[in-house]
Amino acid sequence: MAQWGPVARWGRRALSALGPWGPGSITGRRRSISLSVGASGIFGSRGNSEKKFSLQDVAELIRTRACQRVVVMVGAGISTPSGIPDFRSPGSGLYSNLQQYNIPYPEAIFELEFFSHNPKPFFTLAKELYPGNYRPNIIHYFFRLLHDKGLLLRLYTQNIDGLERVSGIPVSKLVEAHGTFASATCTVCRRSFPEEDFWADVMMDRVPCCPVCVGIMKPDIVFFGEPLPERFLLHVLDFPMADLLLILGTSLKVEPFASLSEAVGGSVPRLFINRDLVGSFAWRPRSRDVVQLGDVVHSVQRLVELLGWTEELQDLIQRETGKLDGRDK
Ligand code: CNA
Repeated sequence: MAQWGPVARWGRRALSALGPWGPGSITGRRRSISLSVGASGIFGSRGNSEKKFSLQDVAELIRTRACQRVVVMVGAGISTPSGIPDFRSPGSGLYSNLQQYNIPYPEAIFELEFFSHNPKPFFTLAKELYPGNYRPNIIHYFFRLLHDKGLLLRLYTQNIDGLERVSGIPVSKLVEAHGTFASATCTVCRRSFPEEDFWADVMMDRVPCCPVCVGIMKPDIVFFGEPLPERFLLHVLDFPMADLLLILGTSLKVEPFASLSEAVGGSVPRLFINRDLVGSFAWRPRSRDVVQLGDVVHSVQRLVELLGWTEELQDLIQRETGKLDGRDK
């Protein structure tokens, strides 16, 4: 069965740019511990018998600005603390809860053919994800703080909830790999429209139509078989430049996004924070990998503590929450 996301026919340029990485096999294992893989740190080569590279080492690299080109990759797991279910967590995941949308199988909601016959389930989901319905959480604001401190090279997100934008990270720092609800395109005449042109209809349970040709207007979310946004090609520049890779809340199952986790240099530390051990962290771990298994909020809080940023982050969250409260009044 196809994975959600543009796995089938993404743009030829993106394909050649990505090179020959394969998805590999996934071995998900549940653990509730934090573990570090390998032994050598960026501080110099250390034998396997010596100190493991740890969360504290990663914090030190950020705190001392030894790493200043941090690339972040995220998935649905960073938005579950905001109340948005992920796809694959048994029971609570979106795929388990799609019965209400009356669709033949879960992935159909993101298939163009199904959408052209019955766009309503997709727009029901869109209404649920309306930008005002959910708020960024501590994880989004941690990335915002990384940006404010001039340490964020780019944040690559698979999420379509737009919470990275809401947290105040500029769009220039984001690659929304699976698209965005911030704009829409007419499925017939291909005219582009800003989000203001379709949300009113979506909120009134109407299918938004192009004011020019009356074709269905589809928000710019990447469906199966559609090319990824052009900005995804930024990875060709960003990943070779990265000096630290943070990966949070993703099952690393959707290509080509998942393979980016292997696109940084072999000596670049990678910190993976997730409930499950997946992807290359399970089947091809590197010496400078740090893996934190368990709840993503707990791990980020711990990292923020180690950085000594707890108070600063609380202030930022308070300020930004105040702005959102004002907006929603
Ligand atoms: P996924 O396949 O559902 O995986 C999510 C991962 O996050 C899983 O490994 C979970 O165990 C883990 N996870 C969930 N909650 C937590 C938590 N609190 N603490 C630690 N780990 C947690 O999602 P991916 O993003 O990897 O899959 C790719 C799809 C899902 C993307 O294309 C997304 O667009 C799509 N999606 C997005 C949203 C959103 O925009 N918020 C929601 C649901 C699905």
